[in-house]
Amino acid sequence: MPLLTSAQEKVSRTQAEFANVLDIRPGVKGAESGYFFTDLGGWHGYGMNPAASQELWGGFRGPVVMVGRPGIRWLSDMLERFTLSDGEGQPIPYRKLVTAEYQPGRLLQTLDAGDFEVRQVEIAISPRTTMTETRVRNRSAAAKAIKPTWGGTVTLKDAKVSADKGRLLIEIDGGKRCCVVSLPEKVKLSGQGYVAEGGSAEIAPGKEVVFRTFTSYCPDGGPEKALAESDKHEPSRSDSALVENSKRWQGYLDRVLGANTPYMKIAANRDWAVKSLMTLHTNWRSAAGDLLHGGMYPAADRFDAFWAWDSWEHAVAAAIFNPELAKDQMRTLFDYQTPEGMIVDLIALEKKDNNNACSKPPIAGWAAYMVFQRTGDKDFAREMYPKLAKYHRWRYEFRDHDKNGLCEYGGTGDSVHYGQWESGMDVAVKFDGVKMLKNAEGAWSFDQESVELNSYLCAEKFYLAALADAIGQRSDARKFRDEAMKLREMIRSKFFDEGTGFFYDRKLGTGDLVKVADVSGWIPLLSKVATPQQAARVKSAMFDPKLFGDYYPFSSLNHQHPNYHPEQGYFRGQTWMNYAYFGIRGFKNYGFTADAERLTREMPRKLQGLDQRGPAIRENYSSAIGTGMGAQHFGWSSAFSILLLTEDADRFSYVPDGER
Ligand SMILES: [Ca+2]
Repeated sequence: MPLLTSAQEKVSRTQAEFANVLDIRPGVKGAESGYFFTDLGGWHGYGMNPAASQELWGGFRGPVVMVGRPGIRWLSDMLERFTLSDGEGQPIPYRKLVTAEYQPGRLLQTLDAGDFEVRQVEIAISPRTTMTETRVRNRSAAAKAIKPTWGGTVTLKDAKVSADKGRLLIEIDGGKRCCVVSLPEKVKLSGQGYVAEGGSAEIAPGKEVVFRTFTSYCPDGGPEKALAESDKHEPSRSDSALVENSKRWQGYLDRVLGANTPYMKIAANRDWAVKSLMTLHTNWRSAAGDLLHGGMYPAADRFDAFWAWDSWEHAVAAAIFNPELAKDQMRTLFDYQTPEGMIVDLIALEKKDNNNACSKPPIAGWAAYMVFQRTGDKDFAREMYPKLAKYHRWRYEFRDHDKNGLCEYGGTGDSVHYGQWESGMDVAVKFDGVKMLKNAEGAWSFDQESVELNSYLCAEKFYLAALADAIGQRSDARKFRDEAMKLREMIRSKFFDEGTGFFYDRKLGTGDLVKVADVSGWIPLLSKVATPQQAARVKSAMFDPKLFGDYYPFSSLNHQHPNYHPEQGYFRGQTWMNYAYFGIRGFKNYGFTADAERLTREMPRKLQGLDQRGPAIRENYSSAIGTGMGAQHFGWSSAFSILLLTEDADRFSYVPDGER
């Protein structure tokens, strides 16, 4: 197949051209409970109702609110339903739902109400407030009177509904969080429901009237805080809000779609890239509660916190289209760096829900380096470098049991789970039977050195050296580079098996290799640790149909292993987008360019639904048949999609040169 199947076609660039690349209605196969759209780091959002539900025409599904852990709550199927009646109060029914579109950055729908056309659009106007604008156009030849009405019922159990100066107030979790809906008319309460009726207004032929409603939600405060947010939206700001929304989203689209790569010339890949962009934005949460900076959740309905390594992966992609969000995504985890230097597994809206039991793989240096390369922001490098260096040093103090310069995964206690979580690979087969060894008070290691962990650390030394150089800390840079060269030699000689041509973990004490061929084996290619000969042999193993190569060669476990299960159990046979990216990036590092390009082009056929309009981007995929599995609307899968499709246009080395 030629690389450029559609080189001549016009490159789509506008919000409207990407309508419904994600289907967020309930009842869609594989996503029965539906999804939603949020923007600007909002903690509430709206979705789309099924087109057949006529009683739900006239508004958007929701709102849905995020409550920290656990997850999300829908307040209603439709809390702000807009209906029309004529001057005499006779209802003017909707005849047809003409369009219903989830576009990048906004929800839109058009309704046919006989003589009137009703157009509705929903956007975020601040990190706490959304706006729904409704335009009613008289398309008859005569002047007509209308009366607008809004109404709805809060269906969330235990929500307390009240009114404040005509606004609807919904308190949840005993008033700990609060939502305020501000309508053009005062609300009249009735149980958990309300109506807000407007007076009669005349519309001249061909003319329209505009109504706006606003919803403000605070996940970290009661009525006073939410009402203060509600007070902030002024009519003058609302007038320009849609224009600002288009401008901002056009910027995101241009930065991603404008990458000069062959992949971006293919329409389906552009849909894939924009789906990824939309997914990451709906996962965006602004600073709130104990989260001191914003960032992106892995998946807003299921992974309701900022996880460390997800965050580094999100940041690398966000640096392309939203650099300030990328920087904040990194800062937010470092706000909770421990005095010893550890970055914890995850942080949440309420810090009592943080998981301090372990850390995560060390790719923060990579992320900071990539953000720096894309932004050239030396202040950011100066801000992050000491924190990153401290985190890097922490690993050698608290996760190298035998002090041989090769680290182990571990945790702050003796539970094996901690080490499994710290690896990010949970129940990966190579960890079967591992033991925890005490290093110090609150510091434990597996009795096993990870090839992948040490490969990341080796690359991180080069990234830290590059950052140190950039801010003039030359002696630090030299030191990190010297360490990296030494570690590289150790990994090459101690973790590679000549017999099978693959990298493996090794046991403490004996140095015996744990010969379970899995995703860790190609991380030395990602981090440019492998020799060219080793890299070629790893690639051969990945393409061997008996091991990884029978479908798409990035399975989390080789297919010969008796515990290989392509559709169940974390890291026992699913394909994950981060490791697929790491493999493809590794191939590029060693000049296996044709393979890297072919595997990128094949990805949306092999991991189902990525480039199709409608389906969500998933957490992982069956390595046997490519079915999407796990969470919907997954952040790092989206981040790596954007990187794969755009990064070949970048002009900097992905692992800095170690030979200087
Ligand atoms: Ca060690």
